[in-house]
Amino acid sequence: MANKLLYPRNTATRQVVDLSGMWKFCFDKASDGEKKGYVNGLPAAAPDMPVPASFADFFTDKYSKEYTGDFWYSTVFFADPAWKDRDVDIRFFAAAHEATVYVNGKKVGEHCGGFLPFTCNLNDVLRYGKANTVAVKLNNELSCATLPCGEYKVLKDGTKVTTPYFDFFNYSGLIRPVKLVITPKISIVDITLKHVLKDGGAVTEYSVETSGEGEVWLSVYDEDGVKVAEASGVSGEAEISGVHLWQPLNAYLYTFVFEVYSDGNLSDSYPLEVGIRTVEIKGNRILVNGSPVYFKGFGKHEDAPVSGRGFNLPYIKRDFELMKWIGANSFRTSHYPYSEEIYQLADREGFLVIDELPAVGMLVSTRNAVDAATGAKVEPFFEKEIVQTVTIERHLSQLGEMITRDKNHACVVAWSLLNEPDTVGSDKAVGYFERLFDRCRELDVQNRPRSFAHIIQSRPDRCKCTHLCDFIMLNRYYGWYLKSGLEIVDAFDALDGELDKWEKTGKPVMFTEYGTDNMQGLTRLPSVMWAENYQVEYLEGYHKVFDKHPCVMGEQVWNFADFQTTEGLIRCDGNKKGIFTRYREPKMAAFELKRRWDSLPLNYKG
Ligand code: GCB
Repeated sequence: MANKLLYPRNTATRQVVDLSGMWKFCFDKASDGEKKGYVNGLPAAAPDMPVPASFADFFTDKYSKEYTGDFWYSTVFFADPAWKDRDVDIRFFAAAHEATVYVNGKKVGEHCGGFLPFTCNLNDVLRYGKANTVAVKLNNELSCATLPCGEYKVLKDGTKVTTPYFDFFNYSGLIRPVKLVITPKISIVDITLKHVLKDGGAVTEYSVETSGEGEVWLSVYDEDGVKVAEASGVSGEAEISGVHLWQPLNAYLYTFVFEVYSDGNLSDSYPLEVGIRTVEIKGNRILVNGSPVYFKGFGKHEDAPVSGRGFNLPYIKRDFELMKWIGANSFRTSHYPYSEEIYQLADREGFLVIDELPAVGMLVSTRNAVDAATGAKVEPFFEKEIVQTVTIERHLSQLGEMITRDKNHACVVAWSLLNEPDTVGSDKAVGYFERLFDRCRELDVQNRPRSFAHIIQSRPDRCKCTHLCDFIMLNRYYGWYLKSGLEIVDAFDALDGELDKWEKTGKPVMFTEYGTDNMQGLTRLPSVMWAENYQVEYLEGYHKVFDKHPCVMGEQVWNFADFQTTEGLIRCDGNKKGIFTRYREPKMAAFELKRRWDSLPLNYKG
């Protein structure tokens, strides 16, 4: 049965049962959990583990924290006999990175990719009126065929050690909620919307996929609950005159209520909050509702103390408050699609989101940007056969899942299909990228701009794939990984020189990463690397260069907050490029950014 990605909601016709809480958990170092009967549930003595959360930071020993391999979760739920005539699905909001799901000992589904939801239908395996067991086998090993990419080595005692090709901790587990979704047999499975503005009004073209034959009705309500439009049919148009548009930091959300009737009776009803806006590119500008916008904000991570990459609503709320305080209007979901609730809040707050796939580490180097910046030899990633056969298929299917999940969010204004891939080392990157960019265009009826984040080697004269991008995303660290310290003056010059070349492409250029590591509380006169005031000087220098170049239409600092990484020589308890600490307190640079961003209008350079 099809993967049902529509966000689960309780309505008059549907029910959602949250399975969050303590589950049973265990590692499966020998990969023989099936033989041990784990498919029927873990032993009562197995340790408890919170869901949702990543498991790593609960442990006090290194081997558990860093565990790589197979591991299991299980819990028990009750199936209401009233669900017998309905469809019952279990929805994993994210299971990192590979999952096989068993209910009452029977395999009901599997999924690859740790940052997008999937559902398994349970109709044939449930015991109604009784306890039911769900057991999930997960695996968090990395390879060139996983998104994100990496590898692992095996120590003499058999311990597997993860070596990510990316710069964030390989947090894994049931990192987002798990819910049962109970829907009528004839229900709404998918909704697709596209908005066209005309004469002060808007026409929303819609199409609805249902799980059976039925009559579809759409009613549109404004924020006061007044009905402003209606339509019928599985596809059609809803016209709103005098439309209240969704604008950056000034959101307005209509409620689109879709209903399916079968033999004249209401079978299903699903409400969707919808911001009406358009996105397009004209010359070197990105336009929202026909007007140019200047992006101010961050590359972020889903990362917090103790819960790791686990879904954490209090941190989500705090992050939005901090972004509003500092004058930001946008962020990139670096380096994976985030929790759905983040996009819902971004819709409500009017944030512009660049939605990114977990295609990070597609450059074979354990130190990623650092090796590349120093010119160290890197093996061409796209030459590998597995990449051209397995990775590409997974990449395309995760692209499909991300677009299906996120396509109706007003906040999502662009797609980032990869972060810092090797677009220089091999011509084979081109065919791979073409398939991705073409598929994205086919799937997104809103035709949002597509791009990938360019690593320093991917310069205008060398990058083989830039021509596919609708706008250009640059990650640059002149003044940190190269030309740092006293050389910073040359760093700004180098940045300036590079931008002269990008300017000639005629496309909008957005900085999706720039920043320096620093220790909170360390200030030095004169400044030194790692001091908070060095970060401020670096940002000021970059901003002067940005202001000089008309093509630069966005600045997203790396990173919003300090975040955890694999331990190593260049990381002191994680990456410290945060403008806020990991506990979300401001560093010195936060005040400098606030000063600048509060003074830049939305249509800066418009
Ligand atoms: C990058 C990566 C990002 C790293 C960052 C850094 O280019 O895209 O994931 O965290 O550099 O701080 O080195």
